[in-house]
Order: sequence, then C-alpha cells, then structure tokens
Amino acid sequence: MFGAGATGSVFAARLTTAGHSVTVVARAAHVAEIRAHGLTIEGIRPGRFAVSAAERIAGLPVPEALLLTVKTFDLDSSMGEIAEGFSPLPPTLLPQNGLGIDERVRGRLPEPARRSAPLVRAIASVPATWLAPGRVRQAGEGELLVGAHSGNAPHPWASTFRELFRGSGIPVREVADLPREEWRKALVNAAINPVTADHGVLNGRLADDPWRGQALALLHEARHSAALDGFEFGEAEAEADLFRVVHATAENRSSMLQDLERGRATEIDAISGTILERAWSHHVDLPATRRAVDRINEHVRRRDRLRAPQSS
Ligand code: KPL
Repeated sequence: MFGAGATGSVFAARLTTAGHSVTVVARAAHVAEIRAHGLTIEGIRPGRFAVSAAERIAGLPVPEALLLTVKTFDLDSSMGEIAEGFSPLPPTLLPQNGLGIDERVRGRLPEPARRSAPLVRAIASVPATWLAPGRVRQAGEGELLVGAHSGNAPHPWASTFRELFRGSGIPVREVADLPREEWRKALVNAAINPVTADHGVLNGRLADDPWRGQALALLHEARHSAALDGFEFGEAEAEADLFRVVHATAENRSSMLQDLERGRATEIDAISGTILERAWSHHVDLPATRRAVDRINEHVRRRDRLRAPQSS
C-alpha cells in the first residue's frame, strides 16, 4: 500500500482480514504508530490490525500487487520512486478521485513499461477519515469498481484485485464501462467535495439547503462537461447518485475537507479543475465550478499564509 492515508489504511487493514500480508509505505509518524501499536480502525468493523510499515520502498521486495493510494497531487512524485524500486511493476491499483488518472500515471513510466504496465483504474466509494497517526475511521460500507474501457474485454489484472479483496469486507465489482463510472464518481465528487470543504460541513449536511442547492449547481455543470466529453447522465440519474452517496457517507468528512484541515494540497484541480478544462475545450464556461475552484484555492492560500512563519 503506497501512500497509506485514510483510504489506504482502511484497505490495508481489510486486506489483512482477507489473510494477506500487507506492507504500508507511509509518513514517519504513521509508520511509528503502526509499528508500536498496530493499525487502529474505528467506525464499522473496528479493531487493531497487524500490518508492516515502512517509510520508503527502497529495500522492500517487489509485492504481488501494489495499491497506489496517494492523492492525485502526489501521483507524479510517487511514480518516480515506484518505477525505480519495483521492476517490473506489479499489478497496480489506482483508486484516486478525478479524471484521466491512468493516462497520467502511464505518462510517468519509462518506455517500454509505459504501454504494457499492469495498471488497474478503480473507482472507490469507501468513506475513510484520518484521525491521527496509526488511527483512521471507516464511516460506512463501500466498494471498489474495476473494469474495462468501453468495448474492450475486462483486463485480467482487474480480476487479480477482485480476488485479493475477497473476504476483506470491501467488495470489488467489475463493470463494463469504467470511463463512464469514472465520470459518475467525478460528478459526485465535484458536487460534494468543494461544498463540504468550503463550509467545513459533513457530507450528510448536503441533504439540506443552502448546501444542497450549491451541490446541485455543481452537479449539473459537471453533467454538462461529461456530456461534452461523450458521457450523458440524466438529471434524475445524477441526482440519485449524488444523494445516495450523501446519505451513505453522511458522517464522513470529505477528503477535500480533510486535506484542507490537515494542511495538505487538495484534489480540486484533478476533480473540478479537469471538469472545467474539458468544458473549456468545447468553449463552454461553468461559472459555479470556476467559483468553487477559486474558493478552495483561496482557502488553501489563506490557510498557508496563517501557517507561514511571520517575519518581524
Ligand atoms: O470520495 C469521496 C471523498 O470524500 O473524496 C466521497 C465519496 C465524497 C466520500 O467522502
């Protein structure tokens, strides 16, 4: 598990339940806690799980499977370390939020590995919250979708991950058209993440106004961008998807809210920024999405100004 934040840590714990031997590569404080006390999961199916932990992959054996669970903004730097440390690259799961993730990762690999790399894009809906080093919460049930590009046969590596998670409590479902599912998740993230991060509210608050109205405005602009990109989502279908996730993850802090609070970069560019760019490439502006990107970037700037050492 490379990059064990909230989601990666939940995956790591659940995979040990399925009988696998798991090593997480994570930040020093998380590694120290895990080594001393194990990995603690709160929320559903709580417990303390024995996983190995390391700060770097140098010196680790090439694993049978790699789950790359860093955030989108850490993908580029991670791929350098991974390509150097693990050769040939094992089957690698990419469960990030956002659009165009596998093309981006593939682009970081050297030739000839680039074309044949066993990358498996996955869409994750497991609500996980970072509590402290060594401790995360799984706020509800969720699943992983893996699959093929439309019209292609499912990639054999997708089944590898379905088998790996068997018995873990996280179902892996193979779907026929993964790019459509990637868009479906992007619509949900485009509606939930900026609004929850902007106002500091739990996902469940989006069931009510004024947040509901803001989320719907973002959802419908994102639908417009998806349609321009060749993926039509009806209004009723998109709203049903949104409110299903809002209710299923009601007690969760969205990953963007957690990133803001933890002083990290956010995925606003990979989610809303990409949606905006795809619409712009068709000469269409999405004003609510543009404002959401500006507001989140402004939060980040304000936060970083407050944290910066003051000169006298
Ligand atoms: O993917 C998520 C995220 O926070 O990034 C949802 C599904 C919105 C859960 O919080």
